[in-house]
Amino acid sequence: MRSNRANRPSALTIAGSDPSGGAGIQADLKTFAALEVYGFSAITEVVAQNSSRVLRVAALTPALVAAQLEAVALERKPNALKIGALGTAAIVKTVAASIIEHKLAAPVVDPVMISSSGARLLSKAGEDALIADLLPLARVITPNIPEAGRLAGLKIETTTDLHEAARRLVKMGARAVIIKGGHLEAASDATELLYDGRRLTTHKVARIAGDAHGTGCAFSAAIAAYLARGRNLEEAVRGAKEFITAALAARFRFGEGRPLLDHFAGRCRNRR
Ligand code: PXL
Repeated sequence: MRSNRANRPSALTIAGSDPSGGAGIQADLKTFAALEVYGFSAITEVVAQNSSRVLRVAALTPALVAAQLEAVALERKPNALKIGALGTAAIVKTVAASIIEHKLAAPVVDPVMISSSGARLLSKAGEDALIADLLPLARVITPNIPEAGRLAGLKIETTTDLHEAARRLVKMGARAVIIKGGHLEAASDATELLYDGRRLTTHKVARIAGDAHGTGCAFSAAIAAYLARGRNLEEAVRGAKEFITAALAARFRFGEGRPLLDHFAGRCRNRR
């Protein structure tokens, strides 16, 4: 065994399981692998779904989530953490307590609330727990516009609202916030906003028609992977955007529903 391999960067995802492989834990692990980061994972809930619909959702017990985090932390502190769907308030509280207890890295928090097919992946009480217990621990939080509005307690309709939501989320304890894919005023462009408490930057990004299942999961996982590799937040966000752009450009379909990302699009240039 080569000893330098044991020092490779690692990241831990704490998220839901998606058997279709497009979102959740599965998407996160593919993203970590594509970016050459060792992937640890702790499952919070099982979302039985395919590209078209969610059949069933069931959360694990908080004790089982805590035990997975303890099992990982006993051997290795991952260089970065990504948090996705959490299911219940009790799991949110357990995850926050475990991060503190095991002195884990400040997480990239993707505040997943409702799947694109409309299934609830975090209870209403879970949203409140996320605000109270997890937001203050976050290295960065990556909501889309409806999630940012819900967390900041604001209906986001204009760019001014978007900036106000970002400021509120940082005031509420997140070290930084990225609000994804805003398409408020220009139909053809999306705006991405990064606010770290000092500087607010917005980037116009071209919208790729159709989008894909699990884009938000892969985006937050890619930020965690780049942080694990030692990049600063701005570099990590830039890298994650490039990763998503390549994965989206190569998207494909297995079923009748939404297309799937090709997480390895940027890497395997010799494939046919
Ligand atoms: O994309 C949000 C999301 C996150 N996590 C899991 C999911 C989904 C959407 O379907 O299934 C497990």
